[in-house]
Amino acid sequence: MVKINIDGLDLEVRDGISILEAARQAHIKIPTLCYEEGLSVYGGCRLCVVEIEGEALLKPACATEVNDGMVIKTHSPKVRDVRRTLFELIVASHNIDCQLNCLTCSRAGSCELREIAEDIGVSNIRLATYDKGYRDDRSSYSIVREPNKCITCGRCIRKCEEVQEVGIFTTANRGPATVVTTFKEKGMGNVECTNCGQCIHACPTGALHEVYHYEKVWEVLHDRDKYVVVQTAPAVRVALSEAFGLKPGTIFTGQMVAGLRRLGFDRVFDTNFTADLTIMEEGTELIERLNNNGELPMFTSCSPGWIKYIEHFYPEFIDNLSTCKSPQQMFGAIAKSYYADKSNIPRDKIVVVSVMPCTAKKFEARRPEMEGDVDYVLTTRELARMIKEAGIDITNLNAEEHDKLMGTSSGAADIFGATGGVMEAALRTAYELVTGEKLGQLDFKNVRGEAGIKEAEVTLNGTQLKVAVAHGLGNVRKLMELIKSGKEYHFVELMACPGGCIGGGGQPIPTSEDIRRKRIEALYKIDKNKKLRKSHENPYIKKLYQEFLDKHGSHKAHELLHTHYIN
Ligand code: HC0
Repeated sequence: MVKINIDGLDLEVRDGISILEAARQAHIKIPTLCYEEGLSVYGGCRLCVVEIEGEALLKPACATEVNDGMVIKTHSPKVRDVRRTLFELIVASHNIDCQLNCLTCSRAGSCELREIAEDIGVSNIRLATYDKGYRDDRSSYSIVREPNKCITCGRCIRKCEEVQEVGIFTTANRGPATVVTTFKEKGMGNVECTNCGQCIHACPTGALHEVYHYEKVWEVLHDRDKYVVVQTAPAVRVALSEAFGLKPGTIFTGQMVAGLRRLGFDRVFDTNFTADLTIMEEGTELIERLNNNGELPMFTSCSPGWIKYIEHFYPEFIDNLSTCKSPQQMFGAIAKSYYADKSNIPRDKIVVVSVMPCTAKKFEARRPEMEGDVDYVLTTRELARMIKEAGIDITNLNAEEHDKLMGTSSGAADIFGATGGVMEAALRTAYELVTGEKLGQLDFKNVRGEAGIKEAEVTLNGTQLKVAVAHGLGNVRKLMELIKSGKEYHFVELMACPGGCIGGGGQPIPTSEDIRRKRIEALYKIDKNKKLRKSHENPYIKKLYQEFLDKHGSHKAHELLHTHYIN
């Protein structure tokens, strides 16, 4: 431990930590733009400069370690003055329109530049803004990049490289023309981008955002010839409330459903319903592979960022992917067949909209292998925007339930949104169907929690089933290397985003580690409080098989619910 003094406060802090960390522990806020917890320190923006007694030069708090006896001033007149000038320089290299079009920017409510301007008391930008003149990158189905809004803080580069270990971004040019770009400026849609959207969470400005579908959704909602059904992903219900100022981890299912009805959707259904369906189909597939010497381990196929990742980096394992479409796509296929027929609505009148925590789901919906199942995909953020635009006071709405037929789900489906959740849901069902016995303990704690890679073994009729779980593509790479080197598993769950879907690239900003943890806790709470906690006990899933699909893995089920990746 070392003794330091920050702004007149005597503190004892751990040796080796940065001045920034020490200040945060003492609840002193030092502005930063290029710093992000969990990423390497870059020290490029210099906004966190502080004055250290006895030193002539100001030092960046993020990149300077505390020393015994250090006396630090974080907000002295000199520091404040330098910080304002540095800030003006950063803004001058930002979008020329930023000061004029701030109100219409995608990050109008959550722009870190705006927040810092307020924190450091900037009331006037004295410098002329430099026009970089770059064109927007609209090559991706999921993400838009607006380089003129980029302040080259490098957070997206480090997030993609250090957390996801994909590394599609780099910098080009020098001086004020410096820009973050992709290999040979090919565009995000033409490089190894997985569409996970973690870069959007890292970006402090509006330089990265999702491809918007909400204007299209407004159009179909006002088209009397269309019958618009919406599905809600597991992870949205525990995050949407954050966009309306409620605490992370608030369970908001009922208000979300009520808000969607007020927006004018004809039916409000649940992706959780087809998450239960996925378990039936995926479980059947696993048992078949186990019994017939099929390709093992079998990999889950519901995270579209992971699918794109395996296509780019481990194509030799594509046959290990479950052939099941994701719950999002299964929902679209069932809504446009079973539901259309049952409710006497012409199939071509039905428009399927998804609300997803995920930017890669926009890409998934456009994949040629399953195009047409889902028409539009809104992120959690886009849904919040529509609710605000419609003037719906959602936090004061009474809770409502999803519509029947495709809206009832088990607790196993809710936990799909957390890392390990798909595995746990599958184990609950596989155990009971294979052994014919009731599970005493439904919680498979070994596959829960924050560890990047988790393993468990379950005995099914005398056979040891070895399973593993990885979340965040950096961890996925580690697990794939283990498998490549011969480590044996039967079934593996892989999710592109840290924490699973609750940490998806379409979730409210910020999505920090602490916020992810609270969303996960909320999902497990929903599961615990449900009577129906196993996918195979969902009465509407049983009805779907009886009335339409016949048995698990039937010809019809294969036609509608399974696919092969052709990339
Ligand atoms: Fe997920 Fe899903 S759980 S990928 O994480 O399987 O996005 O929430 O909707 O499709 O159900 C995301 C979340 C889903 C799908 C489900 C799966």
